[in-house]
Amino acid sequence: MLPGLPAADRCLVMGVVNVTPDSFSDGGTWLDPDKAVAHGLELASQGADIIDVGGESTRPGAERVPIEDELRRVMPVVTALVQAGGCVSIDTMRAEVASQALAAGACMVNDVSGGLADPDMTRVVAAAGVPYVVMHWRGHSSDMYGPAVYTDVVTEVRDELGSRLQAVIAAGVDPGNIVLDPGLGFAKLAEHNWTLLAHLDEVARPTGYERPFPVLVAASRKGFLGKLLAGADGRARSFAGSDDATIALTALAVAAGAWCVRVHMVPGNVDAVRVATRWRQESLAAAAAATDPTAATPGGGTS
Ligand code: PMM
Repeated sequence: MLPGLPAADRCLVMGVVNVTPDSFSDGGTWLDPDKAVAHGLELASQGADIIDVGGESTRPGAERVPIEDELRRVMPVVTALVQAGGCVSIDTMRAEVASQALAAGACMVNDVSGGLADPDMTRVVAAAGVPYVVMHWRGHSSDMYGPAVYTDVVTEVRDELGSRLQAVIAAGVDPGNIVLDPGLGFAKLAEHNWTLLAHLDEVARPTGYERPFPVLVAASRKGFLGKLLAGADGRARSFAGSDDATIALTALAVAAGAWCVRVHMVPGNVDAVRVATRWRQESLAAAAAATDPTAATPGGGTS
């Protein structure tokens, strides 16, 4: 369990509120602060454990937005959701934005750059003592696919996450507050995403670290799902048209041990988490019983 976050004996569900005009999957829909707050509350009422609020698009090709714009977008939304009792994660690469959001009551920092974009970020997170998502990242989205070159994507992502962990922990962040993220789509082609998803257990153990860290999986509506679901004419499925595929992926990620899934549509994903959690409990119990025949299984029935 991470401090300040809901206790759950299952994978957590993070609902996305992008307060941006141009995010690839829902850009513009929640730019109005009132609409963004209402959407965040709706996601929470549907079962999201955490609401992830972001004000800077990271879609491929995106340029940075000025910090004043990012603050203007996210702060009213973070403040209102916290006041309504929500557990808010701030999705930002900027220490100042994280700092202001934490002061307003955000409970977690989600940094897609893993501390690389802003040298002050780790200091802010360490001082706040909050959970911190460290994502695998190779550079800003203006050149998303130039650095998507790997000989062995799992080993290289593990090595690079290991280096980030060293730096983040050296800066004072409690290792018990760190969540890792393979960074699906960030300097990754579709084949890299699929390989990483099939090796989540290894992503959880970066080079130099024996014990597994919690892993966040953010596959929702990403282009590699749309590409997989392309029609006979070769056209990729729309972003919203990938929601059922996201639910399938959530179930698989939970069965593989994911700690949290970040999704745009909450309801089906909450159900998938519950089903896959039950499946995982049974699988783990069966594995334990195979090594110790006296161990009890949680189910033991057929109904
Ligand atoms: N992807 C996006 C935004 N924030 N945060 C984490 N931790 N991991 C991600 O993969 C991630 C993220 C971009 O997706 P969106 O524009 O649909 O929110």
